Amino acid sequence: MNMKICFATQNVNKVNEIQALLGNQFELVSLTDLGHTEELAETTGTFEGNSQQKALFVYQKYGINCFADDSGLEVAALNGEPGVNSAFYAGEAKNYAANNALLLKNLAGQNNRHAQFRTCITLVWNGEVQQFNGIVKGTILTEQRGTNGFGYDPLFVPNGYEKTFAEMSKEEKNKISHRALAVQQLIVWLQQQAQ
Ligand code: ITT
Repeated sequence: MNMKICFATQNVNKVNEIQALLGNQFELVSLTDLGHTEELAETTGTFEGNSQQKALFVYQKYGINCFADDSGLEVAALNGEPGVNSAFYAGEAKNYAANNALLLKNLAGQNNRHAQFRTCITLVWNGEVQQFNGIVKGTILTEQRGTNGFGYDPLFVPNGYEKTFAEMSKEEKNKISHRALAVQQLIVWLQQQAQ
């Protein structure tokens, strides 16, 4: 029989993407499937804390094994900002153009362009907490390049590549991204439980 597990996100694309990777031993259940429509609180100030806060909330409220993620961009010369504030760096949530403009402004004249994208996934499995981290290191350009992807992708060139994330196809980015690296670890862990 399929094992049901909730992915605590409102983002249907993320659910579909991970369901395809997991295969049919697991049946992913979304927040919508559980009848949950409110935004989950993310108030801890860290990726680890926020993903755990979301996963534990759903586990405790609905009694279903659950995982949640939190991601963002950490820029060395800005002491790790925008970090957990990545989605609403310039104010309004997910205004990608404004966020990119503010990032460029805050890095103007800065030679240190090192940055990393990071994802933390927290899984609550039968009440026990497991965490999986994915990191991709790179540099921030001085102007945007490319139109694929979302968020800070047009400004981020991963180490060892010439293209920005926004110049890569979805398939290329999904092989090396922070989210992909964390998801791969989650999948290995879950598939071990199913054996
Ligand atoms: P949720 O509904 O799942 O929370 P989200 O868009 O807020 O979706 P994340 O929490 O994964 O997604 O990421 C927070 C922000 O970090 C996101 O809005 C972007 O600004 C940035 N970010 C995360 N992953 C990124 C990526 O792969 N490429 C570009 N920007 C990214």
